[in-house]
Amino acid sequence: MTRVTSTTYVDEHGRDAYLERVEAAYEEFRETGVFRYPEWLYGPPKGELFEVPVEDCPDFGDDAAVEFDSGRTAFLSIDMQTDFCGEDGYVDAMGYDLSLTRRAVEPIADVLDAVRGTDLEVVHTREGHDPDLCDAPFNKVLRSKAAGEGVGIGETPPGGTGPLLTRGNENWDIIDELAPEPGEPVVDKPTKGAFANTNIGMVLDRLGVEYLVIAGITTDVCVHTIMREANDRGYWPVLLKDATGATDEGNREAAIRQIKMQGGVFGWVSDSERFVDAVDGLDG
Ligand code: C5J
Repeated sequence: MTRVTSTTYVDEHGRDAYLERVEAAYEEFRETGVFRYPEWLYGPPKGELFEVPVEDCPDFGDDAAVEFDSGRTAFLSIDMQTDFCGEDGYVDAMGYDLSLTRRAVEPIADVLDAVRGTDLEVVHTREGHDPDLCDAPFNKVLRSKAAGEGVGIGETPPGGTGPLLTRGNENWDIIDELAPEPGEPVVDKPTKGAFANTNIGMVLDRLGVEYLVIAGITTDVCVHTIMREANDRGYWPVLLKDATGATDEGNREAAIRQIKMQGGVFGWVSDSERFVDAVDGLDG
């Protein structure tokens, strides 16, 4: 199945018709504060329409919302691995305070509880390299060694359970509290982003996803890269700000602010509580 994008619409109907669609959606937003599900673009909803409140929208502040089709929505839990939030993992080896990344764990667990059993999809990602390091760029490995006081990607820290950021090791896997359930796709990536050199495009196409609710670690690195990649591809990305953490609190806050600039240059920002409330309101 191929995604229906604005390009397809423009090919068929031309730019003027496309801009009329934009104008109508804009008028609707001005009247209601809601970015409505564009049925003219995707067709009838596959699930239920529901609104998720979002922050800092021009003239609407925190009272704006994005309307989702539950049948076209995935919750994306990014890199919730021991390497990024557990003892003797990659972030720990670099000497960062683990509470800064672990802050995302509970809110993500709440969202998983809410979403599982509905028609929303759950997708996980994991950053890591092949054990032979054939997919680990030399400068990435080198810089990780410099940051990690002599222990970098592919090496095991003293007392550690295995080589850092290396596929197949205990520290590389997703933490038990947020482990994928059977049937939930896990996208492995040797990158900070998730859309280059992975099968995520095929996974999302197969699931028929257009709306991506994003959480995970770290806010300013993998989460932001993936949010930008998804946004560039025309998905509707919404970050749950309390369900994300970074190794530096200032960077985390700045990364969240960046998403919201220019009317939402990289998507939207909400939080786990408001998202869970919205999901709990679904009939199914
Ligand atoms: C980092 C990530 N921070 N998952 N990876 O190196 O954000």
